[in-house]
Amino acid sequence: MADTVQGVITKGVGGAYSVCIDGGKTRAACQIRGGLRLGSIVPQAGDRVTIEPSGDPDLPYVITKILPRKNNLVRPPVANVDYLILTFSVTDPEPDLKLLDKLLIICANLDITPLIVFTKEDLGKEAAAKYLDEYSACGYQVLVSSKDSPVTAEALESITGSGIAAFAGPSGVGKSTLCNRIIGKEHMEVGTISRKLKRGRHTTRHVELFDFGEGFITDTPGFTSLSLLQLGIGYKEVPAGYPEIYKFTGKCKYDDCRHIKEEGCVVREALSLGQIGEERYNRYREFSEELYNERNNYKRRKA
Ligand SMILES: Nc1nc2c(ncn2[C@@H]2O[C@H](COP(=O)(O)OP(=O)(O)OP(=O)(O)O)[C@@H](O)[C@H]2O)c(=O)[nH]1
Ligand SMILES: [Mg+2]
Ligand SMILES: [Zn+2]
Repeated sequence: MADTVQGVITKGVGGAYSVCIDGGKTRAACQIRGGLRLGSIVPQAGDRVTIEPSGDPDLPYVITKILPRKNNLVRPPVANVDYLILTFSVTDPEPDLKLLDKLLIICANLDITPLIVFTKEDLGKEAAAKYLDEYSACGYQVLVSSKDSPVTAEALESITGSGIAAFAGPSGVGKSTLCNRIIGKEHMEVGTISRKLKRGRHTTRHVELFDFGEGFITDTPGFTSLSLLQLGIGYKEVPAGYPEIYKFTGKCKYDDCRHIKEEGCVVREALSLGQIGEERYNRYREFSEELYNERNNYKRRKA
């Protein structure tokens, strides 16, 4: 149909969606037609959709189709993510490196390029240097941010280019602070307001894509827990989140080596030679064991 236009959902609140069309500044206000079935899929920010005029002056367009997704994250709730800006403070709160590693595993398996940002360097110089070393040695892009020298829009844009980029990380680490600076407006509340409302620091509650470079960027609500299992990630998918382990794939004595206690394991050898960080390895092992056992439990339940 001639009136059909393609776009990207930038925001969805209470059944009203904002869709970016014309590949740029124009936003169309959209609804989902009551009778129309979009399958069981709930449209969300980042979705590529087709829209048509609705005839309703309040929401003049209607979403007619959701195009196939490259990926879909539950936390943060964004589809078609190209870059995740994994944001962790070096202190206050202390970085949850298990959560960071889980996010790296997810990135590796969902075709997302991770970028790690350690914030609040002003509160912990040594810790920041340690984490920067630990993660850049694994081959990740890592930036450090502080109160007086925050990560700049230019630095981020040179990495995220033309894709959809989303902040991800725990609450109170400074995602909104950075995002506000980068897009140049106060689009979201930061910490202090919510404290007045006695809501802790869970300030950021909805997701909105903002124009950034040739693509989009979005702030997201903080979270503390994340289930690899629920995202369909099994033990075989864990090594991809550990490039320093993954590079040994196929080099151990057994092809299906899990690098835990098998004989002839070159990963264990590299570990004993100090070529692989022990803390990262321990987290690898924990996730691998957890998901392996989960698989066996599942088999047992089915039998
Ligand atoms: N010292 C210091 N404080 C920072 C820095 N970045 C952010 N903060 C402070 O950390 C607090 C939390 O920042 P937010 O930007 O609201 O954190 P958030 O990650 O968006 O939190 P949620 O929305 O709850 O997920 C605020 O008081 C900020 O001023 C930093 O680099 N150094
Ligand atoms: Mg926030
Ligand atoms: Zn091995």
